Amino acid sequence: MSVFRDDFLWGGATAANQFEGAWDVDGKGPSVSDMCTNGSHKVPKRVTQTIEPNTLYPSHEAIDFYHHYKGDIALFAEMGFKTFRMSINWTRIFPTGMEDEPNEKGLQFYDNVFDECLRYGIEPLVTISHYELPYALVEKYNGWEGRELIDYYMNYCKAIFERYKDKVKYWLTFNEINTGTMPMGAVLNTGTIKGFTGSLTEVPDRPKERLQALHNMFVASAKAVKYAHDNYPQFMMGCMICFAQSYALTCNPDDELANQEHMREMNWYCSDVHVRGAYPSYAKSIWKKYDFEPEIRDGDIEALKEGKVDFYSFSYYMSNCISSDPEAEAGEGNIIGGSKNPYLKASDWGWQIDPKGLHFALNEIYDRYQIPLMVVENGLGAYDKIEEDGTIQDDYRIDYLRQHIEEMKKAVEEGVDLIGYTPWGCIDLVSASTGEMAKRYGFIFVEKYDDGTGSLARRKKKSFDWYKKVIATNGEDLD
Ligand code: BGP
Repeated sequence: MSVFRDDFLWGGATAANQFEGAWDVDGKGPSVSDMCTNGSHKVPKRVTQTIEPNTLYPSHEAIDFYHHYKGDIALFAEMGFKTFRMSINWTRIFPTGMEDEPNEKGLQFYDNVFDECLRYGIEPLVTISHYELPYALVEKYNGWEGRELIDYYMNYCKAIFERYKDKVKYWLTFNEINTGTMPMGAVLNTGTIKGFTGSLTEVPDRPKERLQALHNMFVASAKAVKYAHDNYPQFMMGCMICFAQSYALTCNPDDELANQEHMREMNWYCSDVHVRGAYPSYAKSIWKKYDFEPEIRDGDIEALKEGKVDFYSFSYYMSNCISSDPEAEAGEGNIIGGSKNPYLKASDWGWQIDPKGLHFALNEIYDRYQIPLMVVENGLGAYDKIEEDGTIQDDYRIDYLRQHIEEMKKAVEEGVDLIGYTPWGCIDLVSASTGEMAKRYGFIFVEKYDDGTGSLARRKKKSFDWYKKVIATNGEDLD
């Protein structure tokens, strides 16, 4: 018998800006992601304030899900998906974020996508904002630093909640909100890059702006959750955290304390607010470190209290180590940094692979919050090769996923209430950190390459049939 619940939500995850394409079709406006060029593991992508000629912007066509959704969803159904995580592209609905009325053609597109999912019994799991902030809001308000964005976000939520109330039950308010605690989170997440042109490594580090932006996002999320609870009691509202498990590099108490401080700021600060409805006691020490207190207006504290999420979802790819020694050898990966772990191997992009870290993280998170958990991103970004016979033998991906599912099982056996698993990039898509196509995660290969060429044809990788079997046996058969 399976250790996973009978109604376990197996599926896959995507984000609109990384796979829809059709960036300016049917009234859609530009989002921050649409202003990002491509890059690679070694060459950082750039943000530009205007669209530069003769420059590749990978989100503009991406894998063109916009015109391929029927075939793609049929492939997800063939794998047996119970759920499909996707995001709504804010600028398809409100092109600048500031319109009074939503764009009907944008709304219609997601009606079509949801209908197609539901036809196969696939439950949509929708991220409301996944690195798709309207660029006009960056230019006018410095992104989420502007308090005005709370109302614009609420207009957007009201429009999509009402329109899709009979089609969507599971919602995530912000993707990886806690990346806003890190310098690079200013680009895709908080959008606090008004007037900035340059590469991702040159983004100015302005923690005060990011902390204010995060406060505004917490209030926006809480208001959306409360509004949903009041008006659509069938909705399940979740938060979404980039969970970057870290360990103390050594058992030196200084390393332990440094790691605790890091874990609080990186992993717990945002979810403590989302789940408990209040700032944690250590928030003040974080604010002090940056010599800043976010402006908290009348009513904000009550709003946070009234908008606690129903479940906690997170991405998990890797772990790292934290040292009190500034000379410790740095690791790579995500946007987190940290030190190298001598016990772990890394992916081609330097992300340290650590399935046991997922087990550890699930226990830690559940011990802390005691609400249902969902792993909504996990996977291996790798170079895939089409063999002469046309197959793609991605055994490395199968190994990675198998080991992570085995660790999830152990956590469930220890009592964690895990309700779903949606591996990242179930179909190949554009990388968020580098803008590449070469960094592939999918069960489905897409013929699209880094120079912008490719037929966009889809083919199943070896992992496609493997994952189909995993789902069919509710995670029992992982061979
Ligand atoms: C998460 C994001 C995703 C996704 C994933 C993989 O941080 O929520 O959007 O892209 O990471 O990262 P990357 O694409 O950089 O390999």
